[in-house]
Amino acid sequence: MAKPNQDIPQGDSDEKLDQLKAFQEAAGDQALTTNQGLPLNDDTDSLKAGRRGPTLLEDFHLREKITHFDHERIAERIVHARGSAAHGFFQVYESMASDTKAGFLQDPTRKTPVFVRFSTVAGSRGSSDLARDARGFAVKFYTEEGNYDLVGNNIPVFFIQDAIKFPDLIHAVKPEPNNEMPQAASAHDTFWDFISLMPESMHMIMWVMSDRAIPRSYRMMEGFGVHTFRFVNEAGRSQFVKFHWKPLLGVHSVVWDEAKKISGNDPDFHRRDLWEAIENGDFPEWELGVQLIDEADEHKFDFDLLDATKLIPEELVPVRRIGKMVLNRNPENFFAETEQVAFHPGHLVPGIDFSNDPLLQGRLFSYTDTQLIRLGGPNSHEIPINRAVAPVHNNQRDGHMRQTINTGSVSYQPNTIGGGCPFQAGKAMGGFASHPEAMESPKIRGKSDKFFDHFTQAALFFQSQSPPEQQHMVQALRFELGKVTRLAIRERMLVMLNQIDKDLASQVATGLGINVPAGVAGPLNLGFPADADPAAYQPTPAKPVKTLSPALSMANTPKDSIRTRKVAILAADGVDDASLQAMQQALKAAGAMGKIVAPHGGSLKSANGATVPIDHSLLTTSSVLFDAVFVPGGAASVATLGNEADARHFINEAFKHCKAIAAADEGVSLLAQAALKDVLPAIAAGPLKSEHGVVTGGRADSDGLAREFIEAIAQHRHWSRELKPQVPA
Ligand code: HDD
Repeated sequence: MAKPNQDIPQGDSDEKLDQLKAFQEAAGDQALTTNQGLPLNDDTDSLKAGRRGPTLLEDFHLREKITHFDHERIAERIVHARGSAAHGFFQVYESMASDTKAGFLQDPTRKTPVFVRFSTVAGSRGSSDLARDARGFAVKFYTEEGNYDLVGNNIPVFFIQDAIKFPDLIHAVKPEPNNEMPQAASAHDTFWDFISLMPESMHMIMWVMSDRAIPRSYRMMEGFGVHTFRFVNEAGRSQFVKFHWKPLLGVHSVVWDEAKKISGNDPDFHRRDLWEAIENGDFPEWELGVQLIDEADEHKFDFDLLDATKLIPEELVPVRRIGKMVLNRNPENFFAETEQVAFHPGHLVPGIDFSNDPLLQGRLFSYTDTQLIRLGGPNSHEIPINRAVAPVHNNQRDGHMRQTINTGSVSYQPNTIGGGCPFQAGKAMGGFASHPEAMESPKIRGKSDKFFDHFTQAALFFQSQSPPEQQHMVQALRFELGKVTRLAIRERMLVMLNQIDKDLASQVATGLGINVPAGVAGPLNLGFPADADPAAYQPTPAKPVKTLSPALSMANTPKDSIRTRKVAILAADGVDDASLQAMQQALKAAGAMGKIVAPHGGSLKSANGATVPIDHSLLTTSSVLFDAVFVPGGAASVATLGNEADARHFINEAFKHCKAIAAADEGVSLLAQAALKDVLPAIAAGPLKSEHGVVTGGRADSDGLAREFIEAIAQHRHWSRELKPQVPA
């Protein structure tokens, strides 16, 4: 019997009518109803006065349905509107009792459920995943002591030092208010106007101009709590802590030209990647890392631990990996879960506490406030995705959309009528108590002197990058500032960059076709009060970088696996069975996916007459959606592909984006017909060869070819190609 949601056959046959009947019978308890549960006979025509008459106001079904539809959208998040999420769990490796009493960090056998939402910051809910932007990395732990939210980003620092500047930052980066352009892009005048007046943003700007801002996948991003927090153990000992998420697949990014093209080809690229990985059982994994700092060492650093524009280099304080998070379940319903989830840095558990970071302190207000407007009232904690697994008892009552039916007459404390319940837990029962940090200071608006070193860590980041990464940053700045129409803004930015790295500034200036103006940044900063001494706001010059931080460069990420990578196999009728199968098997064994891309959809016939299903036609996909390309042998297949401009372009583009490319037998000639022969003259069919991530070989070498290709894919990208003349793509 047909089941609900199955396809009904096409046409008007008796078979169709039978199946329809069976289908309806099976649907049984799923008959269409109103929201009051009233079964409905007709959802096709509205109720009218006669067949051609006007619609009647009495049509309660029509009105209910349309009203609900009219209210289907809620305000999107003012920032981080575009996001994707998944369920999973977290497990600590060993008890952290000596450092924190947080319950979910005690028992290695306990799996704490999590819901994780990744996001871009600036774009609207429907914008492209591949915007140049920081990515949100928000984790909700449903612990037995209440929900704990670690609401971080994929970048360990932030643009501003104090929450009071957040509305300015976001107004500057969002589309300009007169014409609502550009969408999900920082490359416009208002953003760079603001940034060029905010020296404190320079460290974050280095990160955002790096390839970190265009990740290959959410699964291949680091995450950071950004602020300094506190761990507090049972004895009340407090230490400072920085949180890190380390992806087990390594940290990888795409290149900017590719990001722009992905935005057109598949704006859901990251969303799809996360969804498909989980559906395929390739569960994304991260290790949670902590950097712990003794309270006694609070002031031993050159920077202030309370300044969110600074990081603690891993080389100075190692990251200790304390547990693992696995995402293993996609949401059932995007709106109910991903859209309605409400994170809050103030959702804490005993054993974790705040620092006085002024950015964090402001966030503590903002997130409650935003949920009130976005989710429509004070009861958003009752929405299933936000509900604590720990029991909730308090005297809060009523309000918009209240779900709980509180019983009894008592909604106040203290009381005797309710037996004193809910009573105040007290420390002995694990009640939360804020860390009793000593404090006696004048009430002022200001910050400590160390906050004014805006350039040293920006320089540390830039100088710790590999040469290709540095070059990408130069290009990113040329692109972004090249889109700025006002010369004065571009010049102010060059002055800033010059204080980070002279070579960086001069290379960007060359690209912009202007000179680096003389002078130092600082008095340019208009962001000080009118009656203040500008000298008090003068940034301190960058200190020379004595020790680089290799951990900041993605060049040093693990590159030992091709698990979950997507490889395009370019093929047409007459493809060689042996080379196709050998490569497909080798890729599968290594955990990657080979996808057949052909001039048309459907299936193709191999040289031996086998039917090979096609995954994508050249029209419906693009090289930018893959990590690598393989061209199997087969004279007819290669001849057909050679006549397809899209096939040649596919290879050129993959080459331009420095991806691994392999070809077997006749397939090698397709590489030559694409423009690769101009830059790799040695390309020709023959014995196994591997040069700049382009691997070629004959059928006799198919094991070696696959091995070399897999090694080349594991490298992620072959940047040495960027030093060669560019192929047209
Ligand atoms: Fe924020 C959302 C991360 C500073 C105000 N923020 C939001 C999300 C992430 C972050 C990941 C999306 C959560 C989700 O997926 O629903 N925000 C950060 C980080 C910051 C930061 C890492 C600096 C270290 N944020 C920040 C400041 C303010 C806000 C300084 C305001 C003073 N953030 C918000 C917000 C949002 C938000 C307006 C929008 C939607 C939401 O909260 O739930 O309240």
